[in-house]
Amino acid sequence: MKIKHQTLGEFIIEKQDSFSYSSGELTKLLNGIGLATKIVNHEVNKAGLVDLIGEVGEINVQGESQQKLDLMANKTFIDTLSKREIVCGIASEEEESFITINSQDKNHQNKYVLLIDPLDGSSNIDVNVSVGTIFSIYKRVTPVGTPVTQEDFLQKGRNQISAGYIIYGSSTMLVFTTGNGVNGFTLNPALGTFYLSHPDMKQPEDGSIYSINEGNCASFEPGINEYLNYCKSTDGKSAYKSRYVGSLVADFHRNLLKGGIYMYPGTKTDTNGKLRLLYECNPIALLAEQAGGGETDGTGSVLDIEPTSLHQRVPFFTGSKNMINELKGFLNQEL
Ligand code: AHM
Ligand code: MG
Repeated sequence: MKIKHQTLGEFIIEKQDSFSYSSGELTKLLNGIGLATKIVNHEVNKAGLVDLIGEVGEINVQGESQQKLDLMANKTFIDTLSKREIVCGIASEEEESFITINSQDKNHQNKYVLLIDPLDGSSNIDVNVSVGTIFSIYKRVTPVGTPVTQEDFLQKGRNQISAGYIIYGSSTMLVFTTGNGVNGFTLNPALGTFYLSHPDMKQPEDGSIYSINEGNCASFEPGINEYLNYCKSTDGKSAYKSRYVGSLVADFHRNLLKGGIYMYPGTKTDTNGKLRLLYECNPIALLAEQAGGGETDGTGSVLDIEPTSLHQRVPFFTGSKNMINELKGFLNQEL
């Protein structure tokens, strides 16, 4: 019988058999992420309050507060997951190199590694605008029973076992895929429980929203500016709407629900753009693909890039399939 108002825990147990390499380990990992999310959510909510009090009291804690929250989110995810010994390694935007879990334990029996951006869009914390967490899970490629190596983390996005994000918005949602579609869960803050609120999410094939930091347009390549002019012209299908939060998770989430395109291209000075391949672009690209949307780095799928370093950046475009195809035409990319 299908349970109405299914909880995250119930959903994960029900789907466990369909997970790749099912052994209960991924179940524990996803539950661990759910738990860490609730702790971070609580802190993020309080931060808004602290900022408010800070302003009233004329104490400027904004820069420091933001930094504390980045570190707090990082520590929460690492502590929660490493203490439960459900991953063998973690790479984070906040850590220069990867962390080996259980390095004292010669067994190293866990087979998954986690890559995470613990608090994405954190410059928006100061102003009470949505932020997020993005994560990506791979099966290690080196043998179980040995310490993890960089090779376990530098895998193509196509190898992801699971990927997802948390949006700390007007409500807190966890959206993830294990390779069988995308499902969204909303946190009931009174009960501290995630409920399946958005089953089998699909991105509309068409959309009318474009999201980009247009302030950088003087240094975009011509194809991007031609596409932006097309979005604004009335001879296109319709004049598109511009919406840009400046938190990838929030911009992607809106475009996933409503239809739209998100773009962070390279610029003259930063030819690879700003976003990180391993814990920002790859997980979002897998979610887009699983929801029927599109993604590209301007030449091909980001999921096919062979990573060369943990914090590598790539230009990134993702959104409604037909909008991505339109963009590819402007970039002379084959469909
Ligand atoms: P961060 O990981 O340091 O927060 O940077 C990533 C964020 C994305 O969430 C967002 O889309 C982008 O940076 C915004 O950058 P910009 O301010 O250059 O438009
Ligand atoms: Mg980030």
